[in-house]
Amino acid sequence: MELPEELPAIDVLIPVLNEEESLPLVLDAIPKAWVRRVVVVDNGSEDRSAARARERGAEVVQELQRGYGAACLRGLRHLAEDPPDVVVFLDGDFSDFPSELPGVVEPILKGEAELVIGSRTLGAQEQGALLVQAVVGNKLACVLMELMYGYRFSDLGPFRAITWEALQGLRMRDEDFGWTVEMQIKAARQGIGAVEVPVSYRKRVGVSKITGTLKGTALASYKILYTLFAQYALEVTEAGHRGGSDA
Ligand SMILES: Nc1nc2c(ncn2[C@@H]2O[C@H](COP(=O)(O)OP(=O)(O)O)[C@@H](O)[C@H]2O)c(=O)[nH]1
Ligand SMILES: [Mg+2]
Repeated sequence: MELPEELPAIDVLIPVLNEEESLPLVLDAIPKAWVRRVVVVDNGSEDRSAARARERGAEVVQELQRGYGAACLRGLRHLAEDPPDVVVFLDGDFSDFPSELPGVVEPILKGEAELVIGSRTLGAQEQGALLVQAVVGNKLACVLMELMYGYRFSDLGPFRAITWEALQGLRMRDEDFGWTVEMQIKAARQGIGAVEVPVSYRKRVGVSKITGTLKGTALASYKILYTLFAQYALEVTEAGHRGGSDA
């Protein structure tokens, strides 16, 4: 997509835990003309992630409570002081291709969607970039989402865009690994227009903290399944109440 003449305010949010090697590569690859500001949420890194982000002109906010969702929530509170029109979430590990940002925001700019998920299963993946446990976990979560909510996604990818307005309506709560699935479930439950676009994916720079570790995989799998079932229980209860008041 060509850079439009009138561009809404697009802010990028990057939750980061010890990514001093990869983060500069991510920041340098963001197409600057498309983006109003870049906010890095440093989740208590013990390396030079924060300093490296500042050197590159990113705004750095600190969140000491560990967790991907906690970092995202902190970043959103920071953005709320001067909200953008669109928020793009991006990981700090250089697995995603930040240069693909225009494709990720395009459906929103065209008024075709409020939420865009960058799908790694639809895009070109470097061999071994998505670990087996990530592939299986994503597949299972997507099958369950379709069964429970009738919404078909092919991935829980971290590279995604959402309008500020839709995001406020989702009232995001998850403080760790349930963050991505929570956003998709709530979008489905609220009937928010969501689409997927293919994104490329490569092996990360540096060490994996989630699917590359046994503990990370176990915690993420548990939390994603828990979120799916807890939201479904809410859905069923609320449907019951609606049914009851109709009668
Ligand atoms: N803020 C925050 N970010 C985290 C945490 N754990 C991982 N991340 C970030 O989340 C992204 C994905 O984690 P990663 O280690 O690549 O997991 P993987 O993609 O499953 O290998 C990276 O940008 C990490 O820096 C955490 O506890 N807090
Ligand atoms: Mg990763």
